[in-house]
Amino acid sequence: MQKTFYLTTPIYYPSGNPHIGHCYTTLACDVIARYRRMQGDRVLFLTGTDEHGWKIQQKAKEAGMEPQVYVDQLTDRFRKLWDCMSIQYDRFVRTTDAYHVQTVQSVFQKLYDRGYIYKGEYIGLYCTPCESFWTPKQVVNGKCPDCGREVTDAQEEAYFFQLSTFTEKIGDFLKNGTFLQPKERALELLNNFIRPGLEDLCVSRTGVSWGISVPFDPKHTVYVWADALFNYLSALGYENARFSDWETFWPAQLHLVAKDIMRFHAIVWPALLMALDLPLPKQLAVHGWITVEGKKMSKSVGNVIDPYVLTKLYGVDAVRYHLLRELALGCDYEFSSEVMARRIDSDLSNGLGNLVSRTVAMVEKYFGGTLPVEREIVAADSVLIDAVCALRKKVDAAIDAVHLKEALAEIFAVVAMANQYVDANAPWRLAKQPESRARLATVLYHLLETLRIVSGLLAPFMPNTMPKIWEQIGAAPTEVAYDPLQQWGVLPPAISVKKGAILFPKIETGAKS
Ligand code: ME8
Repeated sequence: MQKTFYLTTPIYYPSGNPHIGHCYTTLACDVIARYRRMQGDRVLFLTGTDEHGWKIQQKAKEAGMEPQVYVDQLTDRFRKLWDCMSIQYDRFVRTTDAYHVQTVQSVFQKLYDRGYIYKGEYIGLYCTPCESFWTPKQVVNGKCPDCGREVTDAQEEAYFFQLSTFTEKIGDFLKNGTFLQPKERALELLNNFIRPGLEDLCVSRTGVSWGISVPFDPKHTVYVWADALFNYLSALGYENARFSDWETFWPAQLHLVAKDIMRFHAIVWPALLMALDLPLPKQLAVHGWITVEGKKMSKSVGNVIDPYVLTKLYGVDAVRYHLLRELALGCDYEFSSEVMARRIDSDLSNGLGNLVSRTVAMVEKYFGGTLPVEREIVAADSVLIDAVCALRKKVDAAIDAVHLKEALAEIFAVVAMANQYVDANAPWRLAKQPESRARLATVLYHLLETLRIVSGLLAPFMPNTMPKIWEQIGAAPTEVAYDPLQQWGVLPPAISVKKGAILFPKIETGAKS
């Protein structure tokens, strides 16, 4: 039976242009989705936009537009960026889509009928950029504990979700399972939220008209987070007739988010699912932030880096590589155009690009483009061969753990090893000795095989460039499929190569954006 794999990004607020922070999460999901497809899984990769709430209502007002017109325009920008970044999502959910509205209303009614939603009065504080309610105890020096920005007073009649009744169950879930990655994050949540006891969550607003109306009390709209989280169900067709993938794909294998919205995904989301008696997602992976001068890159802080500027300077695959190579679960990454330029030069131009161009050039120069079939293998070759053959297993494990940075580190360690193999075997010297012809062909064949496996494993990360490598090294699509990526000697012995354009031009311009 084909395995199914459902993975999701957060649905982003279309309240400004997407920046490289949004790109990172979506790229990371894209890599995992592509890798799983390569492994033969049936994948559903979901992304989308979170279009209701106070913040969007205000932004539309400032822009002098109807909210729907405003979000239509902004949502298009997200889709265009994903196309530009070669992101192959399977489904794009918008919370203003009729099927999503239907799911939210139906689920809200169910929660109310089951007694998990009750009417009360909200008195407390609100962080508009995060769309989060806080109690005076939770704010830090009068600021939002998630983003550090000003909070405002809020008081209104509201419906509440009985989150408090789930304190113990959520505590056990976080303590005992393998749900949350990295593990240390669970401790943080246990200390900050579970130990003091969860507070009921306000799930409706009366002062925000731009939202889904509460089915049993239409003067209320559903709080934007209670609306947004259900996108993970509505996009499969849960409680709507638009899709019929619910049985096949739920529970999700992976939700990927950054730490700013961990609490909603690690506490509120499982509690809502528990209240509905639905299976819980398998894994929540939480990554750090891209920062600028120590501050989270964000639209409202105004310190964003435009992905189009970067892709124009460096190319899409180099930007994909850079972001995936620097950011990790658990750590922030201070964006630096110098680090980016250096990384692209050292790993891509000097490392991989150089390995391809010199290998292909030598096959052309010494053998007219087609290797002879004679071989002379020496014992020392096994160091490279063993490392290359062990690579897929390491990358599999890293992808399973959402350690994409480590996956790339493993692959590029092999690229470095192959470049050392060239230097140690000095093909230019072998070429001068007619009796070393078989040895020379062997060294070059080993390099082509290394490139076949490395480029096959890199295809999910850099999907535009790897086919160019396959063309140059003469690899057929079946030879770079998943299975042969751990077999040695797959390219035909008399392989022909074809020199192509430089894959990653060296960066000569100032890398400032
Ligand atoms: O929170 N570094 O939407 P949002 C890394 N609509 N990742 C970043 C980032 C940065 N500087 N800035 C943004 C919302 N992100 C809600 C989500 S889900 C049911 C609802 C990425 O537009 C990261 O994935 O504020 C973060 O979690 C997400 O964008 C927040 O996007």
